[in-house]
Amino acid sequence: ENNIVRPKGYKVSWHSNPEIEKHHFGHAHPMKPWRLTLAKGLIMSYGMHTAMDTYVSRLATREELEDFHSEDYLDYLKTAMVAMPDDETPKDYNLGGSDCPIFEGLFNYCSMYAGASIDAARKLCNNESDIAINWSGGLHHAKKAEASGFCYVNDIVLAILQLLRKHPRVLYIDIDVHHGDGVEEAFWSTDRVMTLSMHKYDGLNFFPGTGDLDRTGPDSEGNPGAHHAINVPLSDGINDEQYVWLFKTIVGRCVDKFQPTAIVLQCGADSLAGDRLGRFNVQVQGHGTCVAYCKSLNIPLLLVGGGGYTPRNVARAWAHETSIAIGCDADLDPLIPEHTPYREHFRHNTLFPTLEQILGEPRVNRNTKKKLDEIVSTITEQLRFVNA
Ligand code: ZL4
Ligand code: CA
Ligand code: ZN
Repeated sequence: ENNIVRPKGYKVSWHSNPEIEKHHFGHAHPMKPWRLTLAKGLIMSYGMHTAMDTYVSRLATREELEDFHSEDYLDYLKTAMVAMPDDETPKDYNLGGSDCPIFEGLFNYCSMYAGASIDAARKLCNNESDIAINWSGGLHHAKKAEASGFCYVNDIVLAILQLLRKHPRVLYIDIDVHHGDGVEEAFWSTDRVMTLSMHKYDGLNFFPGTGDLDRTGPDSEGNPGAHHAINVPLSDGINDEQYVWLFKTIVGRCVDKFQPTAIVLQCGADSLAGDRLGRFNVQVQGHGTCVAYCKSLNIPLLLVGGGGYTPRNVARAWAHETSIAIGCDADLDPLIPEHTPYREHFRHNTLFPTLEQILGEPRVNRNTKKKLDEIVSTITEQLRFVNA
């Protein structure tokens, strides 16, 4: 039996709403809110909910959504109707195509995951939490007046705007396999938010097609946002050792130079090996080490979800990362508890499947040591221009 106790000396809050999990993007769409049900079942079967303050989050208000999104976009999002279910052509505001379909309850879905991230950010602002978690958030592609890549409302931008009311500097870190373009764009011209995304980059061949190493902020003279966007473009097959080394090296240097007073970590689980859309060989352990590293900095931390298209691996990663937040990771039996709901979905019955168990045949690692060293030295140069 796992005996999970509350962490000593700090507080963790968990923000979720079971209504979110009931939404469907449509048949065969890779984004499955049901993965949250699987993750929650695993978190609770280990007993981790007893060690956190758990909140059923509310819907974000119209006013809160308007902190970032335009009124006309929100009007459209609220009234958009499911017209032609199988039409793959995106319409106004990029809504209604195959990536961002209009489905039953769409506006409520958006308001709920945004409400959870806003609630979580407020807990950090009030010092009522040291680590706040919203696994249903992390929808980093949404723009001020446009849906993009399965994202309609940008809960991360809304949460960072809350944090900026109390915090002079916020560091945003994004380990989703895709570039965190929406968050980067929203804070492109300010030096109060540094954005750092690690992602697969292959020119226009991998969504969203932005995030090359030289995309570092506006290059106009005297713009405060200059140098405050950091991009780590990666190739297929990166492994735990390389990924964790890059993460610690780069995040460490960003924290030294920028001195953030709050950190938001987007924990997109599509950077894991075996993801339906991803291309990396990162394992649950390496992904979790990134969370552990952020926690070790002792700076108020907001954890949000993001991508993740092989539900059993999403659930494993976010359950493991919840245990890291609580500090009970060493106490968990890696064997998934017998009473876990949908336990039959977790092939091999372990939190930490091997690469062979996940993939069958491994994916070729196209990231050379030379390329990774080059990335680190370019970013180190870039950070010479950054001061707290
Ligand atoms: C699908 O099978 O690269 C959507 C999307 C729906 C169901 C049936 C429709 C079949 C893969 C993806 C047609 C699908 C055509 N269905 C999708 C340029 C694209 C235009 C749309 O993790 N087609 C667009 C978005 C990316 C593109 C990734 C990641 C979000 C996040 C944060 C967003 N869009 C090419 C693809 C399927 C589908 C199968 C799909 N879409 C894979 N990659 C994309 O960063 C949450
Ligand atoms: Ca990313
Ligand atoms: Zn993604």
